Amino acid sequence: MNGNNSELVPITKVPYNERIRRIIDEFSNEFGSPPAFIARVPGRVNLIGEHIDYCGYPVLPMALEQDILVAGSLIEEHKVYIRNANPKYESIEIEIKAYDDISINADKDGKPFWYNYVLCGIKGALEHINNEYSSGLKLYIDGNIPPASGLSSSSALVSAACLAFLYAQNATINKTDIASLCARCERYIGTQGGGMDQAIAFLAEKYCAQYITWNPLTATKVVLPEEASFVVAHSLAEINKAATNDYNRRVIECRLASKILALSADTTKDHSIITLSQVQKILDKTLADMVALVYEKLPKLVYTKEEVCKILNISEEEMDDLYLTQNTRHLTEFKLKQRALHVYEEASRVEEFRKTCMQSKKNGKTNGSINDKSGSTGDRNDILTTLGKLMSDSHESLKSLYECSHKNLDLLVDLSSKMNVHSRLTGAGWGGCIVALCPKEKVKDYIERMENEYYVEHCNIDKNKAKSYIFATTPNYGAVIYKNK
Ligand code: ADP
Ligand code: NG1
Repeated sequence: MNGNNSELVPITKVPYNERIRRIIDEFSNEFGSPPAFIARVPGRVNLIGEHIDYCGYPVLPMALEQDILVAGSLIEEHKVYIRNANPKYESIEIEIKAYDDISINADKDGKPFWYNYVLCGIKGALEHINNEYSSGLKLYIDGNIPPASGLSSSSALVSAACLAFLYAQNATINKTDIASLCARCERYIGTQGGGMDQAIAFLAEKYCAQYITWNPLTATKVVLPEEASFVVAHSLAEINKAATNDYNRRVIECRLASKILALSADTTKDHSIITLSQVQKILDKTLADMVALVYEKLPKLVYTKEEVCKILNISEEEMDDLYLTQNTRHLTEFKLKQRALHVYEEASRVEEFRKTCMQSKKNGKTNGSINDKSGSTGDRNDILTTLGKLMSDSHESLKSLYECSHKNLDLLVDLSSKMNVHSRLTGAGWGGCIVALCPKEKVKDYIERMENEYYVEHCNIDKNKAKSYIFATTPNYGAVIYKNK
């Protein structure tokens, strides 16, 4: 485990680069004096372990360089003034009294207003400090994480707002606790996220990915093979998770699958058991055993609501109250087998991925030739191939079992594969980005060809513009507060 889990979010001096100077200037123009501090929270790319955090399984993300910056200054009024550097996001002021008074509403199409993410963070912070706050805030927000693209722009925004508010009230809170708090308060938006985004936002470290586990929340460094580069490519399809029920549908399908798989352990009356990992633990089985159990206990491709109720011996009302969310109560059919299979198999891939990275580190420390005692043989390329195949398998599973891909994502993955580069969708899916594992020496060529073949030829985009949609990443550090003098 990292030693950082009980550490506080670092507070450092402002790095006066061009972007920060601009934000300070714009803040001063808007509010008449410079900000007292800037909260920075990064976006993330998840390397493997998709749609399994809310099932209780470990995931393997790393923080990006792209981030949300929230500049703030304290005011006596019990109000929050919210401004955004991007004029497409409107300004708003709200009175703050108590967390109960903050309501998070969607627009007429069911899509959350952008500032609702800020309000989620403030609501969570108020709850954490029992409404005992002394100052209102002026906030100016500047973000460069592609929004609605699976790179966690929403969580960075929620987390940066929460962090800014707590900092302004002098509240101390360690990285692990604030990560959990932000995961809880982002759920006010309506999606039942698992916590991966907020965990990596606060627990990330430079130069390594993190293996994140739950209950308790821990982050353990994963050193990636030196010769691997991770490239993110945008599909140009955006999807706001909270505007549809696609995400919550998957969450509740996993819950229902858990309840059915747990039947043999006689836990029917224990309604706190709702994740596939809890079931694995209770049954004391391996992930491979759980896959076999899914085939045995969940043979059908589709289950009706009536069937699920009958199997679980509950009424439809009980099912609504105990396991469904507001936006999934009307659903009448569920795919339990496919979702559970994806989760158990993806959880195995995460373990395999981490083990392979550890293997690579061990080999790197010796002489670079690979003849380890654990039985794995081959050269450094084999390690990249193993990691790459796990990523390709993950994509295939997300596409066919979890049904959360998009034709653009599949095309990006197919084009990559033609260049012998393994890749997968990253984040929630239904649009957004892929992450590709590319040997370092091939990165330039890979990016160049993707720019031409996907963005220019397929999407008819200008070559210069194409460059902003595909980039190589290295693991970056987590959230920080910059104190302005
Ligand atoms: P993601 O995968 O990026 O987290 P979500 O659908 O969960 O996608 O959230 C995206 C939403 O977050 C956007 O539609 C917008 O409302 C909000 N958002 C993201 N970045 C910004 C930003 N820089 N400024 C204002 N709102 C933002
Ligand atoms: P995105 O939409 O990529 O930020 C979402 C969830 C994660 C996780 C991934 C899928 C939120 C805030 N984030 O991430 O917890 O479940 O989907 O692996 O809901």
